[in-house]
Amino acid sequence: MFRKILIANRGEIALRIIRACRELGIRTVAVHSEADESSLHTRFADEAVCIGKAMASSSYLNIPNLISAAEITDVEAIHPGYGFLAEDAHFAEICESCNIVFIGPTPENIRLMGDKMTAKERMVKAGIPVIPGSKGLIESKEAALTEAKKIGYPVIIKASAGGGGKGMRVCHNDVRLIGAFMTAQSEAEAAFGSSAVYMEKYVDSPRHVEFQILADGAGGVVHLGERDCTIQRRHQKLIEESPSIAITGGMRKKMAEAAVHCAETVGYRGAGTVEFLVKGEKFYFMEMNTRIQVEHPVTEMVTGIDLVQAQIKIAAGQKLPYKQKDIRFEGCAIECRINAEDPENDFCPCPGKIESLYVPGGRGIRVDTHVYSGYTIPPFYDSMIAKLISHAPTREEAIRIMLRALDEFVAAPIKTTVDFHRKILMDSDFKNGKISTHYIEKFFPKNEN
Ligand code: MV4
Repeated sequence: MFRKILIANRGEIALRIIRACRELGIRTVAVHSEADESSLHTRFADEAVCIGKAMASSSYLNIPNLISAAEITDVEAIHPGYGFLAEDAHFAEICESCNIVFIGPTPENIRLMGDKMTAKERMVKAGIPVIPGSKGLIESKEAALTEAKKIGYPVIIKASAGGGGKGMRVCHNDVRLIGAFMTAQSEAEAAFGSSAVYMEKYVDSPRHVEFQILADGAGGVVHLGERDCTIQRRHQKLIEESPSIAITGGMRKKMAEAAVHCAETVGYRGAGTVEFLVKGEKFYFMEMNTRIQVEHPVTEMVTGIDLVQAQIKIAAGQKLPYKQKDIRFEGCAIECRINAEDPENDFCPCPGKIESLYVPGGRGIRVDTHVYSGYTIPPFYDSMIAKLISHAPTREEAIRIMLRALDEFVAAPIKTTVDFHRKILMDSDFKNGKISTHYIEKFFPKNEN
């Protein structure tokens, strides 16, 4: 096992990783920007190194500074968390070449799954259902028109280097197609440095269901069930839950098989998530995320497995200590992401000082957060301030516990999404599972959300 790990991240996930290390008896090195001097990850780690100015590009994304910090503190491994450099194949390679273990998948795994078109082609070869669409990239306006005719409107154009909804364009007819194609290309070029785009049949009002995978790189692959992440706004997830109420037992079995097969067929190593689009009884592979995800606690609650510890053990060369049949799923878990944003003002981020904080607790509640009374939320990073996770034998009880916890939560005087979550959890459509990716629009009939 590693003696010392550097955490190349901030916020609640940095704290989450420090906790996992403590429990495993591993020393920790935090890196922080000038803006995160007094953050909890800086204080809770055994050592802390300032790696640059507030802007992420000068600090949390600065590879030379991170590697220098790792060498000075003599760590054996780096955990990237999520976001920042977590899915940067180049960074994983640099770690390897400096004899530092990257706690995550192989650079090849990351590179393959980062190219959404190539990933999709690999899944087709493996017999995994994918959304009908263009065979390869769309290279010209003429090709766009031909493909759209073949697929049939509506179609969606996606950036191959994208994912997570960035650089997507829906199109309903020939007249709009050329414009949509060119906009998608230039947005993709600007956002990802690659104008490569592909086309799919547009699936209206789908659901998003993803499977958690653990693979040891030595043939051991298990799935830890699914998370339903359908409740999103502008591709930002708001609520995640497990199990999904959108899928039947039969679908769950087939999707789990497909997710495990996906990891096996690419020789995956580490923790990963296979995302599916679900429409009625049908499911389609969308993409695989090669990182620990924000919503991982939902899976930890229903399986009892510590995913961050599992990542570290796999990176240290350990085999999975369980087979699929050993994994038990218990009850229902729900996560609400609490953001410092104003729902009344287009979810505009509201950084500032938290003068008074009360974090809920009690039976069935877990809170992952890095904030404290007197903490100032810096304006440079994302606006999530806490994740509330409830766990109970049934979904109804998990909802009740979450509502109780939301009532207790105080982060004065900043604006948060707490009340917005309360509205969703009290909504009868949410309770009855009558939701799709367009669900949030229902709360803003006038706006474009
Ligand atoms: C789609 C789709 C409909 N049809 N692809 C959004 C995130 C990215 N991973 C892919 N996304 C979508 N892809 C086809 N062919 C609709 C979405 C989508 C969506 C998917 C899951 C959850 C929320 C969403 C919100 C808007 C669009």
